[in-house]
Amino acid sequence: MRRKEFRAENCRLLLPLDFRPGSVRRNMVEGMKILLSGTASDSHTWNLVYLRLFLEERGHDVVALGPCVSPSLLTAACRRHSPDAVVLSSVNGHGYRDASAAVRRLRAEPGLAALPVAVGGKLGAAGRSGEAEAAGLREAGCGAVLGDGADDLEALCAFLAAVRVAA
Ligand code: B12
Repeated sequence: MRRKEFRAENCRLLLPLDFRPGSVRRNMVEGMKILLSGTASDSHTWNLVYLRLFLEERGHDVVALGPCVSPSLLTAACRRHSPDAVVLSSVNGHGYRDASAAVRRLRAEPGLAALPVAVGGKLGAAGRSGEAEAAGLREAGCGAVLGDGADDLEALCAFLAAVRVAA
């Protein structure tokens, strides 16, 4: 399996890059401004590091808010930065609840009702299918509800490409 290595001061992380590069390249859209954020209860950070690099390597301009972002902070950041799309990441098992609250808060804000939002990661607690929760997230206003696999990263690229085409 191909891996990409990231080094920090006291840390060495090997991340799998096992998606098919050709198909991702087909879905590349350069130059979008993307606001990347964790969810309110989630303190995990490597997911956000990975996604930032993933999106920047595809030419996007990423505004990264970091972990534990409340719905009101997310909304304020969207008003301040006017992104083309929002990418939410959650892996702690509370993603369905947290992302739903975040997106409902965004949708209630004048001017942000149509801002495209994709959410993904390990959204629910292990062992649950999450179908009903995913439907709830879509109903709340998420344009894409994704998981944590290589195919989901590819689907994120496809979603962003569709957003760019529709703009
Ligand atoms: C390191 C770690 C921690 C560290 C985090 C340190 C830090 N600064 O980040 C600490 C110890 C703090 C921690 C705490 C907790 N953790 Co933790 N943690 C992990 C662990 C071991 C690795 C996570 C990691 O860094 N992965 C590397 C990154 C790059 O991968 P990733 O996070 O999976 O992200 C990838 C995908 O998910 C996907 N993805 C993520 N977001 C998005 C978004 C989109 C749009 C798309 C398309 C894809 C995508 O793309 C990324 C790249 O492939 C995982 C287990 C594991 N092996 O995954 C558990 C894990 C995530 N933790 C878990 C849990 C339960 C917790 C705690 C609740 C434990 C507790 N009882 O306190 C707390 C939660 C704290 C909080 N408030 O959020 C569970 C979550 C279970 C679930 N979702 O079903 C896991 C899966 C462990 C397990 N098997 O039970 N954790």
